[in-house]
Amino acid sequence: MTRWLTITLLLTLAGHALAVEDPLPTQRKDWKVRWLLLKYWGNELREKPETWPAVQRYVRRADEAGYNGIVFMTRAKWFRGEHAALWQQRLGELGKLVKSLGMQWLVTCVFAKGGGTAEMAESFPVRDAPLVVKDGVLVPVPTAEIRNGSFEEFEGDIPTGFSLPEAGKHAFIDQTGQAYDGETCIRVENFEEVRGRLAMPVQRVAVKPFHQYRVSFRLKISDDFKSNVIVMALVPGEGGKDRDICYQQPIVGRKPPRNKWFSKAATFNSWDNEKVSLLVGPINWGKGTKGTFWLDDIRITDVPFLNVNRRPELPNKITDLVGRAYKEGRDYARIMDPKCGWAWGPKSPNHYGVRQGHPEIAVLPGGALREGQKVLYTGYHIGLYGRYYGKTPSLTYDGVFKMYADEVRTLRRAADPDGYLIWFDEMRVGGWEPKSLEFETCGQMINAALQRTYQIVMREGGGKPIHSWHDMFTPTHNARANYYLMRNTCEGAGKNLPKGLNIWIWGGGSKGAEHMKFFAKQGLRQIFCTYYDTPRIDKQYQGWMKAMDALGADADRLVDGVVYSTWSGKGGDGFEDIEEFAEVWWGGGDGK
Ligand SMILES: [Ca+2]
Repeated sequence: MTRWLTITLLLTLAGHALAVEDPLPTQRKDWKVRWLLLKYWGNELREKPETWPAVQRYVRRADEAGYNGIVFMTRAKWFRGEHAALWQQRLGELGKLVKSLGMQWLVTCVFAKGGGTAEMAESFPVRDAPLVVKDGVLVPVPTAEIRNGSFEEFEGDIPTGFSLPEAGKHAFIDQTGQAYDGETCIRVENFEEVRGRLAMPVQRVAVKPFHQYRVSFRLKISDDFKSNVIVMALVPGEGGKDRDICYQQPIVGRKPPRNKWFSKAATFNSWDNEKVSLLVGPINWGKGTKGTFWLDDIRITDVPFLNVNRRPELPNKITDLVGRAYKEGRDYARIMDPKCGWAWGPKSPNHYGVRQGHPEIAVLPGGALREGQKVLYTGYHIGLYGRYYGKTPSLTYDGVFKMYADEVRTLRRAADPDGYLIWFDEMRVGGWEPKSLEFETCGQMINAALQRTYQIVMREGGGKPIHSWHDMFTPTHNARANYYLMRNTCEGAGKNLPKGLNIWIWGGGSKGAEHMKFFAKQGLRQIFCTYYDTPRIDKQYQGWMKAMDALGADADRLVDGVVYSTWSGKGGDGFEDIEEFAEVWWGGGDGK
């Protein structure tokens, strides 16, 4: 209570002071670090001839504008395959160019956000999913059902079994011959007027714990429709808050059709829940959301083998109803999903999806399984999230850390960098693998993974300075409860970080000072990573300076400088403001 009073009082005083004087933040120009991050160019560097001179031009422009370092983003997968040699050669040449200009040369490593193979991906357990032998194949027995998913029963504008908060206002029962299935569908008009998720039908559905489910539905969108689709499976989370254990957002509207029905799907693992509240449909994010959509035929199906993941530490078995195991290769064929990682077709590997049917695992002739027999399956499947069905490399699997070690060794040999940035950032899935369960919290698991990775980069990278993004470790950012598809809280991920770790702080906004303070308490050196295609570099600069002022002497002692980082560009290549950024932050080429 006292603490809150003090904070409130301080905030009031701060607000008062601002209102009276609104002092300009202190301007600082003597940055030790003035770097440029070259992001997402690696793939093109080896495949597109025009990229190589472009990257060299960015380096020279940066040098002229007073930058004193280049950070080049790399991915372990670029070191494999037919272009690997060319890629390594160019990376080495780029490093030589950067060093010849007297600049620092850094590379990124350890793409913990989404790298690695399918086998390495964070996975969720499936426990005792019932199957029946049908026509010689193991077929899932349904364990969940959506009631009235075709909306044929209703009262007024509310479909039976669902809640639909906008019913009669923007959401209507439609029987005008539009339906995909039966006579009836839901129509939502003037979607831009509907806030948040209120146009989504919601149903509480009974599920079995640790089963994988696919939710599929039909959608039709108007010519002017603009939004994202989201599927949510809400369950009670930490701190009395609901949390979503689905977190998939199938993209709609980028490609045809319009005014025609199409299907979309998402998957979730029920974890330890027996009930989920399912929400299905477009969501009003703001950002130009508009139009009309129709929704019909929502279904839930059991998909235990979908995107199955096999590795020795993820046990996999089929048993009878009293737990006696059958044998893979004798009683049934190998359990695998041949379409896992091939969602974009046979020419484009390593793209994941959830709509590839369900793998057919055959019962073998001469084995012990008979037609009509019921069995139970226990195993693991890859946890996918987001708009592009992303995966996260396991935070506990030795194979992942071996990959990191190989990667850093190769980088050192090919690029000979002056430092490394560990790409621990926005890791969304984790905590359910057997080794992860040894950690009480996901925060401890992330922390252990970082400590291990730091040691690897230190050892294999030749003792050069090591940097990391800040977000996964910061309590005011991602190190929190109910974080995406992490089993439990990520709090504590930033405890006792390695003393030599340099922290890159991005996404400061009003929280910049809080982020900085967390790391300042550990005495860790910090670098701002900013720009992100802002229309107002000067305003952004002032925001960071205010954060420095708020932190006081610690900021001047610990903040080393700034990195120019583009997100997707303002329609150009993202590097159009290299010079203006330099002008604002240190007075440009002459101010260095
Ligand atoms: Ca219908």
